[in-house]
Amino acid sequence: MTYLRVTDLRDQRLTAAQLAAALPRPELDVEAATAAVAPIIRDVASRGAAAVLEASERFDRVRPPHLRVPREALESALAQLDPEIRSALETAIARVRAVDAAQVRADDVVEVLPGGKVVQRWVPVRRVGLYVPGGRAALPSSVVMNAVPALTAGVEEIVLASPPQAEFGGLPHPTILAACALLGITEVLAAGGAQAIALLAHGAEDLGDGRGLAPVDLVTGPGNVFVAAAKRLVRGRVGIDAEAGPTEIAILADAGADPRLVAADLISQAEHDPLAAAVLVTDDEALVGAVESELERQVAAAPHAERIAEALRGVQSGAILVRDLDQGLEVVNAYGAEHLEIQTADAPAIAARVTNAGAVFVGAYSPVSLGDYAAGSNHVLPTGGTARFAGGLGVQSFLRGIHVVEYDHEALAASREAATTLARAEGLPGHGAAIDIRFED
Ligand code: HSO
Ligand code: ZN
Repeated sequence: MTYLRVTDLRDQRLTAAQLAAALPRPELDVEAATAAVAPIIRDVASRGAAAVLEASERFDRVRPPHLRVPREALESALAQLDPEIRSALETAIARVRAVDAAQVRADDVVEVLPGGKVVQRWVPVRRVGLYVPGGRAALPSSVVMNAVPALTAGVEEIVLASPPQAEFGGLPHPTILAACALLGITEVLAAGGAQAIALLAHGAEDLGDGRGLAPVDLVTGPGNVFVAAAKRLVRGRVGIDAEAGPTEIAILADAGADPRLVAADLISQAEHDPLAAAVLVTDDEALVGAVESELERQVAAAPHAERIAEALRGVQSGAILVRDLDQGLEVVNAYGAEHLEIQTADAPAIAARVTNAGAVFVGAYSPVSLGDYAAGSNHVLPTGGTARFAGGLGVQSFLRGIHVVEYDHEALAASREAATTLARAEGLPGHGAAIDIRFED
């Protein structure tokens, strides 16, 4: 049985919107999930820790001994961390730090006219909640990807939540705890799912250890459909980064691409989730066949073969045949993949024409899984086509721009006419009067 369903667009002339509709997409119903999580959020908002613990017992099948992970547990997780994993995490941290450092913006002072200036101040969000999932796999790399930009932005207080694991005595996965310790994150919650998002957004009077938890200002991080639904529901009370859906990889490839690599990369993201999307876009029909044979061989040998096969055969995955790379670019731009690989001749030039993607991986030696861990890029990226209007997590996600306006008498005088004219045009004379009054003696 084949993996990739083929959609042939070679004879089609479609608009971007028609293309978007013709492309495979997951059937992910965040709306429906909000109905399931709304009562959990209400319960956590009103009963705090007790509600979180009950939800943990129901959904994580474990009652964490402490919602707030004790400091000793963080320290001992780091002490017991395999030195090779520690060193790999340190490499990842250093590289993401290097990229993030370049995103830090100095305040911009703009002298609009003599005596009149606007300063754009970039101010970090004060208290941030980072969510790191722990379901199918514990992803310590996601601790790095969430925390490093927050730390680089200068966020004062970071709270990290990750689901309690029965096999680790109701604490989050030890590698996640170790990664927190490595980054200096000391406020860690053994909470997952919608209840964790609710706890971050609402805080709690007493976490069960006699100490309260202050609500955060912003929640970031990936998660399953229930986490996405919970983020949707708390949005407004707190900020959220994005509603991350299952991971996606699209590969734009031509006849020169190596089918072994294409197949391996599709598998690398399909491995995450039966709902993960793997999409091959190519102008070479023979490549589709070659990738298909490679998939057969490689999937059979993969430890997570079952969910990989499910993801590859899902409605969200497939191969798209295009006339040429121009149409290929139209397709990938309409799709707006979370991760897009360019495996074509002159890949940098093709990559430069990509306008919609969470991250772009150029050429045969830049696989998505490198970006997941150690390229220096961030792996918390827009999914579900939201790359049309959103970027991935970065330093800017944790900053707000505040305009500081400072005009003197002369500068206001020189601006009086423009402002009062617009005030009259809008029928808001009080606005104009507040300016005019400054020129009455
Ligand atoms: N590919 C995932 C991130 C990840 N992969 C973490 C492995 N660990 C979403 O970008
Ligand atoms: Zn991944």
